[in-house]
Amino acid sequence: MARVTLTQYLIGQQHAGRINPDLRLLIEVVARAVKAIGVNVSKGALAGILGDAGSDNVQGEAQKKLDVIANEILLQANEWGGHLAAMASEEVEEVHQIPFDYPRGGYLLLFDPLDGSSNIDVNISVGTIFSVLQNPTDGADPSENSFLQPGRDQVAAGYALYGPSTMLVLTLGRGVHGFTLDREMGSFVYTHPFMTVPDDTHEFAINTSNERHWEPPVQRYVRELQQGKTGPRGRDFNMRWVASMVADVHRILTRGGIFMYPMDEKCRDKGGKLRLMYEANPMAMIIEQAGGKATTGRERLLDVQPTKLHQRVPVILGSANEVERVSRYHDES
Ligand code: P6P
Repeated sequence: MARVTLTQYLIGQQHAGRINPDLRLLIEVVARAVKAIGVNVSKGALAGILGDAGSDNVQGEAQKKLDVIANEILLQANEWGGHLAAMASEEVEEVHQIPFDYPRGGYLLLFDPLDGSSNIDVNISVGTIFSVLQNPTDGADPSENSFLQPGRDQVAAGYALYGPSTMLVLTLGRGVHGFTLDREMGSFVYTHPFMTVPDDTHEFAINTSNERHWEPPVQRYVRELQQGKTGPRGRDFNMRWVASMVADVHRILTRGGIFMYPMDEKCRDKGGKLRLMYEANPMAMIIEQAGGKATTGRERLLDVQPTKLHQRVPVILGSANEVERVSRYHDES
């Protein structure tokens, strides 16, 4: 089969009238930025960029040097192109305005520049997650409120996975499509058309060290999985937990599964562990576009009305039949 690159794919989508030139440019710029991030990530200890940056992010978490590098790469790559009205990053408290001497466009870009960065120093896969919204306000600088749109309003979403191979997984609202980086050519090749999540699975992903802090419906659900053949599910299950959301979600997108970072007593006062705007929402759009489901346990994730840019939310997503079961257990409790 002739190799189709990301650029050819995007031009095809534009010629089909599905995306406009600004959105095509946005995706291409993000793709170039994640290639640069991947180059830095793959240097590891050789470049003296492992370890802590000596600063904290807006979440009060110690930043890794690569968190800061990845954030700078994405901000600088996207400032000059004229496709964005503003940006928001997990690593930056405030909305990042486009410098006055650059043109502005109609899109808002949100991202977690390096998700799972605590895995960097132990050489485990990490990723970049991004989300694209329409700027609702013309003219004036977009405010935080401009970004506070429910996930169902996303125009596009995607992630880069810096794994054994570097992949870019993308949805423009018509299915989920995967691209693999050809490092020799430096281009993303269209390798995974229309990725879909199987409705059923035998694999679950959750940090079980938090079991005593979970709410009863999640405790019930996971206990039944652990009971396997001897319990009400009547079959055995397997567990995976990479502690890099991008890696866990990519596995689920590829072979099914359910990913859970539910509400627990430890993170209740923060509203959850994972961030809504640039982790949960883009992953929820991808999973739903691939035929899966994504919920807080009580509400469809893409329907959550944001109130703060960096707010956190419980996340349960993946194979539709398993996510529906967890939601049912919440309804019954
Ligand atoms: P824990 C990484 O820090 C992250 O935000 C997600 O990528 C990952 O799924 C989760 O947190 C891991 O959390 O509590 O298991 O370290």
